[in-house]
Amino acid sequence: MTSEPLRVLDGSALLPVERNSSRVVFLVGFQRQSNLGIGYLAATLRKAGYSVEIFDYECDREDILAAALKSNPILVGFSLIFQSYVSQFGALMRYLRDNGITCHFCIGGHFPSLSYERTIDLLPELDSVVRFEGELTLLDLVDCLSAGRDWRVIQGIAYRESSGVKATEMRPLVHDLDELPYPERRFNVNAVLGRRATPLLASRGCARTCSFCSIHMFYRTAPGKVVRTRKPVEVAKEMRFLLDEHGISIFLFQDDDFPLFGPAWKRWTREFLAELHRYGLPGNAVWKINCRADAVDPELFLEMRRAGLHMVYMGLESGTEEGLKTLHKQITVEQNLRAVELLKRIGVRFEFGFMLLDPSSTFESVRANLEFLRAIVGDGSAAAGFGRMVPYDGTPIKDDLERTGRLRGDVARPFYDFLDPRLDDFYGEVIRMVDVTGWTHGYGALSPALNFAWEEISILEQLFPALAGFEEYRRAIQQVTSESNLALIQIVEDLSFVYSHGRDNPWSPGELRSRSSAFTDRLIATRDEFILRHQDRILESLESEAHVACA
Ligand code: B12
Ligand code: SF4
Repeated sequence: MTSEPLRVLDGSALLPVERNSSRVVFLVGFQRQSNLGIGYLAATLRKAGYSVEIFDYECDREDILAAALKSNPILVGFSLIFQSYVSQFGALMRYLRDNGITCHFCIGGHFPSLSYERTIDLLPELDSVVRFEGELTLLDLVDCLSAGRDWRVIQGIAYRESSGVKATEMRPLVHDLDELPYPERRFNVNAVLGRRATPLLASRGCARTCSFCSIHMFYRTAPGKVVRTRKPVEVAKEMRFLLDEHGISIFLFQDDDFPLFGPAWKRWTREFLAELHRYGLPGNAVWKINCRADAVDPELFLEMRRAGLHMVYMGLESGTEEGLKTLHKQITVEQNLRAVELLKRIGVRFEFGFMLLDPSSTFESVRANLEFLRAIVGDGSAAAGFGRMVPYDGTPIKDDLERTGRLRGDVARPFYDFLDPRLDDFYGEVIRMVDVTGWTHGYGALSPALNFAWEEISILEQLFPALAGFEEYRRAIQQVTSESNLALIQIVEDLSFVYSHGRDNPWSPGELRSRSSAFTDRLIATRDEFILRHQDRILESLESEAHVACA
C-alpha cells in the first residue's frame, strides 16, 4: 500500500489516498495508428504507480485471455472509440467472462459516454461505464477497487443497479491539459520512408456545433471549459522529446479543430510556431493538423508551412449550401473552395472528409457534390473520397431523424431513409461498385494508396535531401490521381442517372475492377521505380541522422 495525493490533475492535491498497486490494469482498444486515449489513461495510471498492459483490440482474443489468466488484472478497461464496434467489444467481453475472467470490466469513449444506458443494456458483462475524459475517473476507480473501497460513489461513472442504470455526478473536464503526463505510445508502428510518426494533441474539444458530430457533444455534455489548449511551449517540448528520445519526426495532431480560428487562437498558433523554431524543429520534423476550411488564412499558413506543416485535413463534408446547412457546418461552399485553393497555392497538401449523401440529399445535390469534387481534386492534388453521413448516438441529427421516423438500422450500423427512396438503391449500388472493386475504402484500396503516395511526397520534400527527378515524379503521381478521380466521379455520376432517369448502367463490376487495378498497378510501378532509384540516398540520409542521434 502507498499513500499518495488523491488528485493529480485538477489542481486540488488534497487528500492522501490508500493505493494498492500490486495488481496490473489491462486496457484494450483499437491500436491502428496508435491510440491516444489509451495512451493518456495508461500514463496516468503508471504515474500513480500501477502497472498497465495494453492490448490491441485486433490481436488474437486468446492472447488477451491467456494474459488475464496469468496476471489476474484488477480491471479490464475497453476503449470503444467507434460506435460501430460495439457488438465486437460485446463478443470479446463475453468470451473473457465465459473463460473465467471475473474482474471489473469498464468501458469508455464517445458512444459509451453519451449513451451510457444503451451501452449498459447492450453489454451485460460490463460493471461500469467511465463517462467523458477518463484519466481521473479511471484512476479513482482503480484506487477504489484495489483498496476495497466502494467504487459506486465516484464521479463520472454509470453502472447497473436493481432499479435501473445509475449515473453518478459528472466529472469536470481536465482543466489544465499540461498537468497530464505524456501519453504512452507504441513506437514500433507507422513509419513513412523510415521516418517514424506519432499522434499528439495540442488541444481538446471543439467550439463548433455540427449536427452530425459526436465530438462537440462529448465535450459539451461534461461540465468544464469545452476547448482547452495546452501551452505552446509544452507542445513543442513534447515534440522535441519525441524526436530526441524516439526518433519521431512526423507529428499527427489529432486535435478536433487545431487552435487557429479568431485572434486569440491565431496568437496561440504564432506562439507555437515561435516555440517550434526555438526548439529547432522546422527542417527536422513535419506536422499535420485537422481544421475547418474557414480557418485557412494565407499568411498564417505560409508561416506554418515554413515551420513544418505538411498536411491539412479538413472536414469539407458537402459541396452544396443545403447540405452544409443540414450538417450545421456554419460555413459556405465558397469558403470550402477558397480554403482548398489557398492550400494549393501555398503548396500544403490536403485531405478532406466528404459526405456525398446526407439526410437532405436529392439526385441534384449528389451531382452538385460530384461537381464540387471535380473542382477541388479533378487536378489530382488529393485522392477523391466520400461517404454517407452516419447518424451517431448523441448527435442532434440522429435525434431529428428518430423524431421524424426516418432512423433505421441498429446501433452498430445506423442509417436513415432518404427523402427520395431511389437514393437508397443508388448508394447501395455505388458502394457495391466502387468498394467491392477496391477503389475508395479499405486499407488496400486505390484512393487511400494514392493519398499514401502523396504523403510520401510531402515527407520527401520536407525531410530528405533533394532527389533528382522529384518534380517529374510528383507530376506523374498527380496525373494518375487526376485520372483516377475523374473516372471515379464519372462512374458515380453515371450511376446517379441510372437511378434518377432510368438510364442503362454503363458499368460492370468486372470493368471497374480492371480499371481500378490498372490505376493501382500504374501507381505502384511509378512509386516503386522512383523510390528504388533513390533508395541509397534515402537510406544514407536516415543512417546519417541515426549516427547524429547516437553521438
Ligand atoms: C485518430 C482518430 C482515428 C484514427 C485512429 C484512432 C485510434 N487508434 O485511436 C483512424 C485514422 C484510424 C480513425 C479511423 C476512423 N475514425 Co476516427 N478518429 C480519430 C480522432 C480524430 C482522434 C481520437 C483521439 O486520439 N482522441 C483523443 C483522446 C485523448 O480522446 P478519446 O479517444 O476520446 O479518449 C478519452 C475518452 O474518450 C476516454 N476513453 C476512451 N477510451 C476509454 C477506455 C477506458 C477504459 C476509459 C476508462 C476511458 C476511455 O478517456 C480518454 C482520455 O480522456 C477521433 C475524434 C476524437 N476527438 O476522438 C475520431 C473518431 C473517433 N473517429 C471516428 C470515425 C467515424 C472514424 C472512421 C469510421 C472514419 C471513416 N469514415 O473511415 C474510421 C474507423 C476505422 C475503423 N477501423 O473502423 C468518429 C467516431 C464516431 C463514433 N461516435 O463512433 C470520431 C469520434 C470522429 C468524429 N467526427 O465523430 N480515427
Ligand atoms: S468542426 Fe469538426 S470537430 Fe467541430 S463540431 Fe464540426 S465536425 Fe465536429
